Amino acid sequence: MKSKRDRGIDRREFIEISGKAGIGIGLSAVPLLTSSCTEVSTTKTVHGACYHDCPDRCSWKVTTVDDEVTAFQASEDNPYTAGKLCDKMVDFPNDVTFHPDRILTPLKRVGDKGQGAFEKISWEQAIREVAFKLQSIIDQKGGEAILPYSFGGNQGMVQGDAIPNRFFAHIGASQLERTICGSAAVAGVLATNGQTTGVLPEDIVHSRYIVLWGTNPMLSNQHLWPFIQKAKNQGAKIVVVDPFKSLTASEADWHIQPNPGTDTALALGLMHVILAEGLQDQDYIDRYTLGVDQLKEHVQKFDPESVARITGLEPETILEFAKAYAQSTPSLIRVLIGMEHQANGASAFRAVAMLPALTGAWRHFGGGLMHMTYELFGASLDWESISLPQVLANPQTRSINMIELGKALNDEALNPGIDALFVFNSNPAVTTPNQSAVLRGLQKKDLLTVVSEHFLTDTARYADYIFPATTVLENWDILDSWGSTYININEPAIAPLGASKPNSELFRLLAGEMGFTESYLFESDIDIVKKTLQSDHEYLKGITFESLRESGGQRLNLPEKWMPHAEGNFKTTSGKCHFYDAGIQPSLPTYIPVTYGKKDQEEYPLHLLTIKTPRYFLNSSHANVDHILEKEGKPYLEIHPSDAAARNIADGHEVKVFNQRGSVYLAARLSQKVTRGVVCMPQGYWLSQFRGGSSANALTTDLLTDMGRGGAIQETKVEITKV
Ligand SMILES: Nc1nc2c(c(=O)[nH]1)N[C@H]1C(S)=C(S)[C@@H](COP(=O)(O)OP(=O)(O)OC[C@H]3O[C@@H](n4cnc5c(=O)[nH]c(N)nc54)[C@H](O)[C@@H]3O)O[C@H]1N2
Ligand SMILES: Nc1nc2c(c(=O)[nH]1)N[C@H]1C(S)=C(S)[C@@H](COP(=O)(O)OP(=O)(O)OC[C@H]3O[C@@H](n4cnc5c(=O)[nH]c(N)nc54)[C@H](O)[C@@H]3O)O[C@H]1N2
Ligand code: SF4
Ligand SMILES: [Mo]
Repeated sequence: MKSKRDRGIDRREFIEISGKAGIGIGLSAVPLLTSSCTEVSTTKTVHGACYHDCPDRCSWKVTTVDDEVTAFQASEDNPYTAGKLCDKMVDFPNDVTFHPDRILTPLKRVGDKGQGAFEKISWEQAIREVAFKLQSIIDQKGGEAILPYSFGGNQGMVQGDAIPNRFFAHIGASQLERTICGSAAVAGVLATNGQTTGVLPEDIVHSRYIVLWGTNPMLSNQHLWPFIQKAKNQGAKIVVVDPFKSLTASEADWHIQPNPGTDTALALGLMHVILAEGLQDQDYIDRYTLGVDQLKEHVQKFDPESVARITGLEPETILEFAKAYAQSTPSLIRVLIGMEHQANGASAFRAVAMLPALTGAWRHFGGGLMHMTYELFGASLDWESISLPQVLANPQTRSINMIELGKALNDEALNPGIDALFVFNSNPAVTTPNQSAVLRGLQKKDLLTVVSEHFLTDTARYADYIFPATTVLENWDILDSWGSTYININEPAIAPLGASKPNSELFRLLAGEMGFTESYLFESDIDIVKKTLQSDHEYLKGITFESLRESGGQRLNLPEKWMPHAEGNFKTTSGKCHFYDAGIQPSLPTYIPVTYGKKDQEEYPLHLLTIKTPRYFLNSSHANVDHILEKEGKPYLEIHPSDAAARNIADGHEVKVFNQRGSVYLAARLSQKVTRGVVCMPQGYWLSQFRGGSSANALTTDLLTDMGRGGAIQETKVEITKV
């Protein structure tokens, strides 16, 4: 690739100019005469898709002229993307692929861990040294002394799962419980319904009462928002349940603002009112549910007054909410992730998921629960082609929970201890709770840390070796979705920049260097993509490698009117919706608050939310890009004026937020977006961007959720002082 200097034109400027000029978009490579008529250029457009951990999974097209990107555009062909990428991604080629800070050669640490001093080395040297070190650890301690650490940085099935999963399974590495996002939510909904796929995103337009429960689609699920707006224009009422006045809550007809982590009680309270007022659909209950008698008894104690004491809401609010929900048709509850990061998070999902069965909302098109869509892909794609679970699964290999990374790295009793940490598609120094413990672990002299990355993240700074990863514009992939019904392949638009290589190639090279010969370790990306699509499943009818290459994202071939539980058909053991399940402990969703001793309550009285309020970041991704940081502005701690006054804090004051795990310095913003006793700061900023060098997760707990072994990240208590 030519550099900016070679070209004498700023690349962003160039893309903008050529994008506006509307360079021809065709799928095949088209030879094009340039203005001088002396050279022949090749214009090419390929389809790709957003790799981010985002429910929308947008489709895009990339046009290149002679391997130079000239246009990066949202796909019009995928109606869910609808020709619009979000603010985070519109300038992706400049912000990530061609960003001047991008790592383009392997690096080896020369300074102290965390200092960020590295020398450039060749791939040959890097692969040779890392392979040798991994093999020595395996020989001395066994594969379990190696811990892979990856998450949503790249959700492509090839670059996120296939070859990396095969490699680590093959060497017998510790398994990572990848539960930081979705596990608690899914565990809760599965306990009730046995499946998470309920109402499909587009069908929300048919709803007349939409409850956005602990989710912020205007920011986190932006392509769902137009459908919600359409429903609103057709008369739907929009209710948001959120302890924080999010962007979405500000636009809602009604914002219900309970105390954080009390949703289980709120949902049980709604069920109390619905049953007490006779608003249930008895026929639906009799036919398709299990355990209503136990539920009736269980919700006795969740009368509006008791629930009001727990949630901080008025009893009338609970009464009114229950009645309005139960008496509207079709009524829909949209849940996603937000509510799960509480100690009681899974129970909250389990309880909320019961409401549509109690009222029979599932009978009506556009009514029920909307959660995830990934099961549709799980059912239809050839998953065995990805991670080869049948060949490689070894339940004997120990698992380490990703939320407890800090604990695991520092655990002297762990046998074998973790000698090597291999990070890719994740930035745990910023995104994993209990940051101080994570950093303490990363600082250990005897830990080998290998990171594959685009940038020198806060995690990569601690690496012994850094491998330069390609971006999505430079590699093949296939992408399912957890929030939409479209499947995409991602075709590389340009050759890898510098010496960057896809994750898959990194692990193929390591496998080769370590002397492995099993063919599954060396399968090519494109072969994996093709094999994954080889399925006779009806959802994939008309969807092939060729058709995806031609048209970009395609909708799964789903029945026209998707109403999964209109007549029961729950995927539980009984086939019914489980209000009660003797096989699960507790057998009914139960509100069990975390109890703190008197001293802790006095020392750390405020409940801290560290949530995704930044519009321009995706978790910690993009938070290193100057113009994005400028747009996003300084991070603030939102604090209720009465809590601020009690601490002599005025708007704009620098404050220290602290607890037993760490402290973070930032400016206070007096705000009615939080209720008394709750404070909120954004998640995503890098710790190197804060005075004191620690960010939101320095304060958060690594406590696990009630089910699903997710992270109760938001069960965090703090105190605040002016500095
Ligand atoms: N701009 C942007 N978009 C993103 C992301 C991003 O970082 N930035 N991240 C992506 C990822 S990884 C994910 S998982 C999704 C998540 O998308 P969502 O499911 O929408 O989740 P969050 O944005 O984490 O949280 C949504 C809301 O839940 C609220 N909440 C917190 N605790 C509670 C509680 O106890 N009860 C209730 N009722 N609500 C609570 C928060 O205040 C927040 O406003 O967004 C994706 N989209
Ligand atoms: N306090 C608090 N903590 C949270 C949350 C919260 O709401 N509050 N949310 C949690 C949630 S829901 C999630 S999903 C997690 C997300 O946590 P992470 O999965 O760690 O997400 P990111 O911060 O986006 O980091 C992804 C990294 O992968 C890199 N990357 C992207 N593509 C590639 C590739 O192809 N190859 C390689 N090698 N690297 C690549 C990016 O450059 C980036 O640095 O954070 C969790 N942590
Ligand atoms: S981050 Fe989400 S909304 Fe933005 S382009 Fe990617 S998939 Fe679309
Ligand atoms: Mo997430």
